[in-house]
Parts: sequence; structure tokens; C-alpha cells
Amino acid sequence: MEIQYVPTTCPYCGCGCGFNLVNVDGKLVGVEPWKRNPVNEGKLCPKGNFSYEFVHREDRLTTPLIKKGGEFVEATWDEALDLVASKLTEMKEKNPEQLAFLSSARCTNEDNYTFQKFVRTVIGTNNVDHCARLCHGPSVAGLAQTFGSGAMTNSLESCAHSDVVFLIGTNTLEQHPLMWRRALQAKAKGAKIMVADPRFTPSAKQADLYIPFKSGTDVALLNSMMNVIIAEGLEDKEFVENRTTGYEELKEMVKKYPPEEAEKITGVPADLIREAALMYAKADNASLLFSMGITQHTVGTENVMSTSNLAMLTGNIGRPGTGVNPLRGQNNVQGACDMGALPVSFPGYQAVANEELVEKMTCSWGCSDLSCKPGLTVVEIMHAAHAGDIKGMYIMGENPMISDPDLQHVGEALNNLDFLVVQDIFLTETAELADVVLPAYSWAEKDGTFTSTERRVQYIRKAVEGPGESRDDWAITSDIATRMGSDLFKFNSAQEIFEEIRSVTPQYAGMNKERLEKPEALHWPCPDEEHPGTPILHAEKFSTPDGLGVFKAIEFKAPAENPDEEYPFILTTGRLLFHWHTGSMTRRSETLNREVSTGFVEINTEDAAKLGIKNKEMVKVKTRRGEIEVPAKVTNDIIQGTVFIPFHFAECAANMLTSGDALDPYAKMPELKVSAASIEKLE
Ligand SMILES: Nc1nc2c(c(=O)[nH]1)N[C@H]1C(S)=C(S)[C@@H](COP(=O)(O)OP(=O)(O)OC[C@H]3O[C@@H](n4cnc5c(=O)[nH]c(N)nc54)[C@H](O)[C@@H]3O)O[C@H]1N2
Ligand SMILES: Nc1nc2c(c(=O)[nH]1)N[C@H]1C(S)=C(S)[C@@H](COP(=O)(O)OP(=O)(O)OC[C@H]3O[C@@H](n4cnc5c(=O)[nH]c(N)nc54)[C@H](O)[C@@H]3O)O[C@H]1N2
Ligand code: SF4
Ligand SMILES: [Mo]
Repeated sequence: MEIQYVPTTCPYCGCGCGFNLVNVDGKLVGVEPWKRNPVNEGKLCPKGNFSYEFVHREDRLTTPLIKKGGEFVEATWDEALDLVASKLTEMKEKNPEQLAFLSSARCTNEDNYTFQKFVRTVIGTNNVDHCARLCHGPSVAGLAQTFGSGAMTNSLESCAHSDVVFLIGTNTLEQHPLMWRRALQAKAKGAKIMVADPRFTPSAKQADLYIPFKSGTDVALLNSMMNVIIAEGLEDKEFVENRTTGYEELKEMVKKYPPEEAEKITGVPADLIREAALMYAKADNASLLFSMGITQHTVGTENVMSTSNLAMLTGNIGRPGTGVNPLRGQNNVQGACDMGALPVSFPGYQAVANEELVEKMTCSWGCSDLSCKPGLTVVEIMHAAHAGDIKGMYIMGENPMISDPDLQHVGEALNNLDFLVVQDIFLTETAELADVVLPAYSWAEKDGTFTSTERRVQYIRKAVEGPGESRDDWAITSDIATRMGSDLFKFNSAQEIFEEIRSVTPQYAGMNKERLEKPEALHWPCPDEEHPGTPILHAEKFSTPDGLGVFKAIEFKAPAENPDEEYPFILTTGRLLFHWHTGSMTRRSETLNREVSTGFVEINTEDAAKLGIKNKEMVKVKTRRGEIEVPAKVTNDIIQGTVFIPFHFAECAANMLTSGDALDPYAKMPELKVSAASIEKLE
């Protein structure tokens, strides 16, 4: 018997925990702790623990598939890649702007780098985006405006040094469990945890102060907390004076939000707003954590800027135990953004609209004619496909047929394409609609790097062979590029690609193999090989041109869709501990799927009683986009007037109900956290 322990990084959330995959005679049989890994010190959540289970599933994609007469037929790599290369060549020659590309936060930096380089240098468009658009796009856009850099300011470990941990719109216990461990470490030392969420989540249940409030009213709540802080003279005058601009406008604006006024908007009793404000402001070190409850709104970017206002007002930036911390979701969503899988930037957030940077990248890549026209975003791409303006699409490692808003519209858009390529590890709901399906290695079969939410760049290591003829994502994309006549994709390994990445990405320049091999790896920015990396941002100055943080005076705006007589409830959507997004992996993991095997709608006990709905009874939930049938979960853990559906389950897909019409003007985020809905008992 041959046993191998292969240290790697978890494929699920952005915490970036490390563990050993255990390979016995060529098969993965489990995971073992990697105690020296500083992120999680040997601890794991259930998804990490059972992450190996989907790898050897019999329904993994093992060979390329080509659709002929409506049916998939197995094909050789040569047939499939020649078909993709010739179709994409034909379409790009007509008009490269009619093609769109979805990259993947599940894939490595090397996969994403190769993908966007292909789109830019071979196709000649910037129509490349990925799920960050539906996730922390507003964090990137918002924090760039207030702090000059759109990433988490502090490390995970930093949170353990807080006196107050304020969670707003993050159910950290279920969604970032090993970050939650840091919050608990702080609590064990006497810190207070505050949670603002419309649901009494498992995180809220362990909080010292729970602030239940109405979805979509975050700005009013935060403004009101600032109103109290200024009225009580608890602002950090020195920090405001020396490190920020725009304070006077902010001060004037928040005067309009005394707690009694904010109570009318948010539903939070005025005294509770006061208590929350004082608790946060009086802490020596307060860290603020947020996630999708803040970003998934048409005012997502403004919500994010409001969180920065609160932190700057109280001087909670630049030290351990402080910071504004958007908890990035996917294992490598930070990296996919860093690598330029975004329609507005080359690797390292270098703008495609900046002529100097276009010239620099043209030189670095040795190509010609890079487009400086920003491309379309995820939801815009679907709208354009629906309208017939996008005619071809290549999707690597995303499943928009479950994860994008308004699935009926997405289905129509994808069916409207002349050509769709999907590269995945399973035949997902999206892959079913493809003309060509390309089988990729999963994370356990790959070498490369992931960048976690704390900007830590870590190795993943090949622990087992991929099934059948599956291949590395970067190798598939490179092969297509080469077949289309490019000679810029002669990569032989992930390591070779990383060397190119660091040569064009300033934040990664100082990272080499020897340094990344260490368990602690490196946090970007790491501009040269002597630089130690940067776990905490903005310690001395912000990343804005003048080094000052920018207060933004932001007024409350109501969500795009509000309850009315026909649709009297607010529907909000989100996640569960045991499942991951579209379920492609966790629903194929026996242990995880056993825990929760289908969806439900959470409804408050009193609302349910009025509608005559009993626990576990089937109900119909309806919005202006569509309807689903789903079992009810009657509970006091959600405020009245709001219902919640996890979006993991195809058979009762929350995104049949959500809308992609109204978007955040800065980040193009749809309002996934607020729709007007009706709910009725099924006869
Ligand atoms: N188990 C598991 N973990 C995951 C994921 C997963 O699918 N499963 N996905 C990962 C990804 S990609 C992401 S982005 C993160 C997301 O992590 P989270 O953002 O923590 O997860 P969500 O469930 O989407 O939403 C968080 C909370 O926002 C609350 N909320 C709803 N509306 C509002 C509002 O208007 N304001 C505020 N303040 N709160 C509101 C919801 O009740 C919910 O408790 O999780 C990551 N981790
Ligand atoms: N209603 C509602 N909708 C939401 C959200 C919400 O809160 N509410 N959240 C949004 C957010 S924050 C996010 S991040 C998105 C997530 O949306 P998606 O990214 O579409 O969701 P995933 O299920 O993670 O899809 C990843 C796909 O990659 C495949 N895959 C995994 N590993 C690999 C690999 O190594 N190579 C390749 N080629 N493929 C691989 C998986 O099989 C899966 O099909 O959903 C968004 N949609
Ligand atoms: S907390 Fe996140 S990274 Fe850590 S084991 Fe769980 S899913 Fe994986
Ligand atoms: Mo996400």
C-alpha cells in the first residue's frame, strides 16, 4: 500500500485553509490536518473535511463532448479543440465584441491569467468577467474610492486582537468558518461580537449584540450609528484630521439620520442603534467584517463606502484588530480579480482604458492591438446574449444556469447563442446547453496558486491524477490559443505561468517559489524579493493618490423593488454551511448532501400562521420573474415580512425569482438580496 500526504489549499471558501490530501494507491481517501498552516492551524470546517469526496465521482467529465443533433457525442481533444478554435476564429474575424468569456474564481491564478490573456491577445476584446461581479464587485469599487485599494484591509488572524467585532451582512460562522474561529478567539479574550442581519443566523446567536433589521437598509443603519458617534463626541478626531478628507460633508449628511428617523427605515429600535454605535465606537480596536448582505444590492458600492466611513470615523484602520474586511467568497476570487479576469483591468488592476498601461502590456506580452475599450460585465453579457448582440461564449468553471439572477432570462440568453463552450469538471446545468464541453482537472489534480481573502497567495498541489482525458484548465485554453495561431501560450507548467504573472503584476512581483513554499506563504502587495509581504494595509497612509482616506457622504436609497400588495414580502437569498453555490460539488459529496438534501424557504412564525402555512409544508413563492415550489421552514430566526431561500438547489432555484434588471451603477451588481415576493400555501 502506498500512502501520500499532499499539502494543499481548500477548494471552497476564501479563508484559504491548508490541509493534507491523503492518497492511498492512487485514490483520495481523506484529509489530514496540516497543523503548521498559520491560516487554520489544523482546524477545518465540514466542507474542507469532505472536500475530497466529489473528486472521484463517477459522473466527472472524462472526455470532450460535442453536441450533434441535440445529443452529446464523445470526441477526441483534436476534434473538440479544432472545432472551438475554428468557430472562435470565424466569429472573432466578424466582430470580437460579439464574443464573451466567463473566467472562474474556482480555478487557479495560472488558469485565470491564461484565460484573460487569451481573451485579450487572441480574441481582441475585454469581454471577460467572472462571478466576482455577483459577489465583491462593490467591495472592489467602493473601497477603491474610499481607501484607494479594493481588498480586505487586515488578515484573518488580526481579528483575534479586536475588542469589538462588528459583522454586518456576513453569516461568518456558516460561510467563513475559520474566520469565525478568529472572532471567537477575540471573544474568549473579552471582545464583544455585534451582528446586524435580518436573520437570527448561527453567527447572530453567538453575538453579544444582535441588530435585526430590514434587508436593504444598511446605509440608514450605518449613517445613524455615525450620527450617534458624532453627537457623543466619540469620533477619532486625530485620525479624521490627519488621515482623511471629506469629513464636513459626512458630518452634515449624517445629521439627517438620528436613531428615531433611522428606526422608521430600518425597523431597528432607536435605543438599539445607540447601543450598537457606542459599543463599536468605544472599542480600542474594532474590526468590521462584511460580505454579501452589504454588496448584493443596487446600492452595494454605497453600502461598502458607508462601512469605510464608519471605520475611518472611529480610526479603526491600519492596526491589528481593526479594519474593513470584505470576506471574499470563493477560494480564488481574490486571485481571479488580481489576474485581470475583469472587463476593466489587466493583471494587477491596471486599467485597460489607460493608454500607457495598454502600451506596457502590449510590450510585456509581445502582442499587437490590445483593446482599450472596457468590456461587458456578467449580467450585461447575459442581457447582450439575450438581445443577440453576443453570439458566442466560452465559460470556464461557472454555472450561471443556477447562479445568475433571473434564470428564465439566462436560459433564453444561452439558448440564443450561436456557439457555447463550457469547460467544467461536471456536466452542469450550464454545460447541458453547450455546443462543446471540455473536461478539466479539479483542484486536487492541479498545481498552481490560489489567493485567499486575506491576499495570501498559496500553493495547491497535485495530489492525484485527473479522470480519463481531463486536463489542466490553463493547458486547454493555451491549446485553443495556439490553434488560433498565437505563439504566446507555450506554457509547460503552472510554475512557468506564475513566473510570467509576477513579471506583469506589480503586487506579485516579489513572490518566488522558494518564498511561496513556506506554510505562511505571502500576502500581496509584495513588490520585490526583499519585501516581506503586507498582512495589514493602510497602516501609515491609504492607497489613494494623496494618501488620505476619503469620506463619502451617502444618503439612504430604497432597493429597486419594494413589497406591495401583490408581492408583500422581501425575499432575500444566500447560503448554508454544508453547501456550495450551485451544488455541483457539495451535492455530489455524500456526507455534505446527507446534512441538507434540498432547499426551503424560511418564513417567520407569525407570517406563516397568518397564511396558514405549517413547517415543512410545500408553498409557492412567486416574484415578477417566476415562481418555485419549495418546503417552508417556519422559524423565529427571521424577521417578519422577510423570507429567505438558499440558492444551492436546482429543483427550487432561488434565482428563478431574482432580478437582473436593476444594477448597481458602479459595480453592475444585481439586487440578489432584495426582491418583492408573494408566498402561498399549495392546495
Ligand atoms: N458554506 C458556504 N460557504 C460559503 C459559500 C457557500 O456557497 N457555502 N460561498 C462563498 C461565497 S462566494 C461568498 S460571496 C460568501 C458569502 O458569505 P455571506 O455573505 O456570509 O453569505 P450569504 O448567505 O450570501 O449572506 C450573508 C447574510 O446576509 C444577510 N442579509 C440579507 N439581506 C441583507 C441586507 O440587506 N443587509 C445585511 N446587512 N445583511 C443581509 C443574510 O440574512 C445572510 O445571513 O460565502 C462564501 N462561503
Ligand atoms: N440568488 C443568489 N445568487 C447568487 C448569490 C446569492 O447570494 N444569491 N451569490 C453569488 C455569488 S457571491 C457567487 S460567488 C456566485 C457563484 O456562482 P458560480 O461561480 O457559478 O458557482 P459555483 O457553483 O461555485 O460554480 C463553479 C463551477 O465551476 C466548476 N468547477 C469547480 N472546480 C473547477 C475547476 O478546477 N475547473 C473548472 N473548469 N471548473 C471547475 C464547478 O463544477 C461549477 O460548475 O453565485 C452568485 N449568485
Ligand atoms: S473555512 Fe473555508 S477554506 Fe476553511 S475548510 Fe472551510 S470551506 Fe475550506
Ligand atoms: Mo461569492
